[in-house]
Amino acid sequence: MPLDTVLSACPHDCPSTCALEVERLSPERIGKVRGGRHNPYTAGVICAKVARYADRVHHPDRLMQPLLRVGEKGVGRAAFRAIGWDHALDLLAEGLLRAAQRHGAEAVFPYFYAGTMGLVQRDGIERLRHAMGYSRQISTICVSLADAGWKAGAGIKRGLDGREIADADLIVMWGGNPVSTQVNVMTHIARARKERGAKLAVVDPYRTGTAEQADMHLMLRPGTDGALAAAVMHVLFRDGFADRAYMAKYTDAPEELERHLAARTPEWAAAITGLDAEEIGRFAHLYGSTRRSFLRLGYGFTRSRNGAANMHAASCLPAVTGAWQYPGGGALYSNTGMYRLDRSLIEGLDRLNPSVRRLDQSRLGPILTGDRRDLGDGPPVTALFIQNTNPVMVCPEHLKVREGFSRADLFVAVHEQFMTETAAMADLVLPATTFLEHDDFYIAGGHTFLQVARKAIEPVGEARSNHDLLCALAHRLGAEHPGFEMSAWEMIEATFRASGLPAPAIVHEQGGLDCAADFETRHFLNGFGHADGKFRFKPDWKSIGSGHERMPVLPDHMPAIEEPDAEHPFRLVTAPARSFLNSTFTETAASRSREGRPTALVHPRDCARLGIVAGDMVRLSNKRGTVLVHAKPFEGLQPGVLVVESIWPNATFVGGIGINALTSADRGFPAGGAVFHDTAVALAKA
Ligand SMILES: Nc1nc2c(c(=O)[nH]1)N[C@H]1C(S)=C(S)[C@@H](COP(=O)(O)OP(=O)(O)OC[C@H]3O[C@@H](n4cnc5c(=O)[nH]c(N)nc54)[C@H](O)[C@@H]3O)O[C@H]1N2
Ligand SMILES: Nc1nc2c(c(=O)[nH]1)N[C@H]1C(S)=C(S)[C@@H](COP(=O)(O)OP(=O)(O)OC[C@H]3O[C@@H](n4cnc5c(=O)[nH]c(N)nc54)[C@H](O)[C@@H]3O)O[C@H]1N2
Ligand code: SF4
Ligand SMILES: [Mo]
Repeated sequence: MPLDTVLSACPHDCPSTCALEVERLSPERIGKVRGGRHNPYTAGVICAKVARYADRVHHPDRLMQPLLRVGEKGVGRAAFRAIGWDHALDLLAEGLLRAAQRHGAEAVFPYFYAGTMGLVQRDGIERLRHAMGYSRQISTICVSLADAGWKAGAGIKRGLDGREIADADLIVMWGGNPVSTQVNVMTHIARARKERGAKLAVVDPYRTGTAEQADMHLMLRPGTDGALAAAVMHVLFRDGFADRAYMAKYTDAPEELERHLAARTPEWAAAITGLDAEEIGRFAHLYGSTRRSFLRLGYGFTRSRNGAANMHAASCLPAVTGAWQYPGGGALYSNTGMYRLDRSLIEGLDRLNPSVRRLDQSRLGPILTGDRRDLGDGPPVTALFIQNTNPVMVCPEHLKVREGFSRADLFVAVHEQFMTETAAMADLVLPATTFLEHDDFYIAGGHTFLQVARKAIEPVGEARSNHDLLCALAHRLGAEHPGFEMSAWEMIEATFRASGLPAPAIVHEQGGLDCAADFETRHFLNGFGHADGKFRFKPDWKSIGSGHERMPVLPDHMPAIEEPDAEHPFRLVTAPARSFLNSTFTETAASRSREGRPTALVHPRDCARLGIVAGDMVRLSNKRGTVLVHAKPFEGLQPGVLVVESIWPNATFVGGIGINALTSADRGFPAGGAVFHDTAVALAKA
């Protein structure tokens, strides 16, 4: 019998940010985790990974004590010896102080991402960084390209309410795979289909679980979405689906757009995308003839060098048809820009010194191997303090990352829940709590609720929260800031107060606060996010990033991707695996067995040509590295395209070299951003 059930929120890096009901079996133990029924977006549904969360919280491999490495790097738990927290904190402070004394504060790089999305526990590391003058991080591993492309048109990172999917007659899932990555989108699509007979169209290079359920699947070559969007708009103008009155009122340059698109015919796009012209025309007619068209824009199609241009091009569609005027009509990329939050206390923004150098997190490999393009004329990075991320698995140019972590002169401390591949390379590993063991609050990309989650069980072993660790470390380093003197709960209270929000205890008790804007606002009927209130077909790329010269003036195919050549004739996509969440859940047996083993999906025609049969080991290679995986013939992609669902630990690959040995740390245009699905490779039977 459970003691009780507490309301919580899923902390993982997923646009769904599900409301949760968590059974407590005792003050130390959780039981079942269910989708919150009180939240109309979650509507009682969560993914299988989190429903099994007890497996992860109470996993026998959870880190219980601080660990000091006494053996070789990369070995794992056996190379470490347990030490007390006081000793660990002394060693951590010493490591950081020593690096700063020798080379200056910029030699220290606090490195983080979104292992938890709770704002106190995730972003508190920024406060330490700013208070100490440590190197700043440009957080490019996930949203940079998508943000740049969306804001270029709409001007602000918000859009339709996710619940409006149920009001639509056509849902277009463009470059995302919600069956795997945000299951709730499917709940609302199912409602629209049942109640309104809505259609689903999917734009994705391979037949994903989402594409399997679609009425129409546009299975294009990766990195060519700009061409598809331009041709669709060509047809919208040509065949009378453009809403000229809407455009005159709400957009910047409709006539110029129409002239520009005259040459962007379906035949032109067919040659670039590998789709057929007739199929593009059919999709354009379906889109153009549906007023209530909900365009759900994912991240996947932006993870290319031209990803911002692709996002911008796709986001132009509802501005041409005027779909924004109707219920369920318009687009949603993410709503995180909708929440008005004062983040200065959490992030220590009062202490930010803009002259401190910034390092691009996706370029950790080049940074650690001394690339001057990243380091500038500043010092090398000689100390890394890592929370909330597993770069040895998830960063591109893995071989450089590995070389960097192997440096004898680099001090590495990792605060983690598990002995990840990154933790195994550290000098010092500190045990971290999970979201059930600390307080925090959450905003969401896919819906409109602000949620507060309280500690539900006691920390496992000697685990400490990110916030508590940062406060203890700050005291040893002499870092001063009011945020280091408060509990996580007091941080939430102060942040809510400064943001004009109700008290967090109330928000928690009522199961979240719906921050949805009214219809006019979320449909941009009182103006888009730019000063003139207009959607921009012709973005001011210059204001967005230094790579602006390469950007197309109007929506177009931007020829900046890693094109196949004679030596590397395949395009590789490393899409997310359903049972993992980035690097997380690779430690749980159920997720592992569901995923099987690292596998390359290869078109049967390519298999036949190269003499590959199901289960063969194949070699994928390019100038960055070579990776061995098992092949699976799969006709749900174009010949010349490969998909390896990710992210498997390196150690699960033959030879110990994982998929990110192939991906590039090149910066996407115009403002950076990782390009995980933009990789040319050679394929051969191993
Ligand atoms: N090939 C390829 N690579 C990719 C991608 C891809 O599609 N293909 N996707 C990329 C994307 S979009 C992203 S966002 C990155 C994400 O990659 P990561 O940042 O590694 O993502 P996660 O697996 O979400 O979280 C990392 C770690 O945070 C830890 N963690 C969770 N909560 C806490 C906490 O409260 N405290 C501490 N100290 N640790 C905690 C978890 O145990 C986990 O090991 O990967 C990128 N890498
Ligand atoms: N199960 C699971 N859930 C996850 C994650 C996970 O790893 N596993 N990761 C989480 C994180 S950090 C994020 S950011 C989100 C990401 O979730 P999504 O928005 O779904 O984005 P991606 O994961 O990058 O890729 C999704 C789809 O984009 C497709 N794609 C790749 N290249 C192109 C292209 O050029 N054009 C088009 N049209 N499509 C393309 C891929 O084939 C894939 O099916 O999911 C989160 N949820
Ligand atoms: S769908 Fe996403 S937010 Fe919901 S429980 Fe699963 S990982 Fe968490
Ligand atoms: Mo992400």
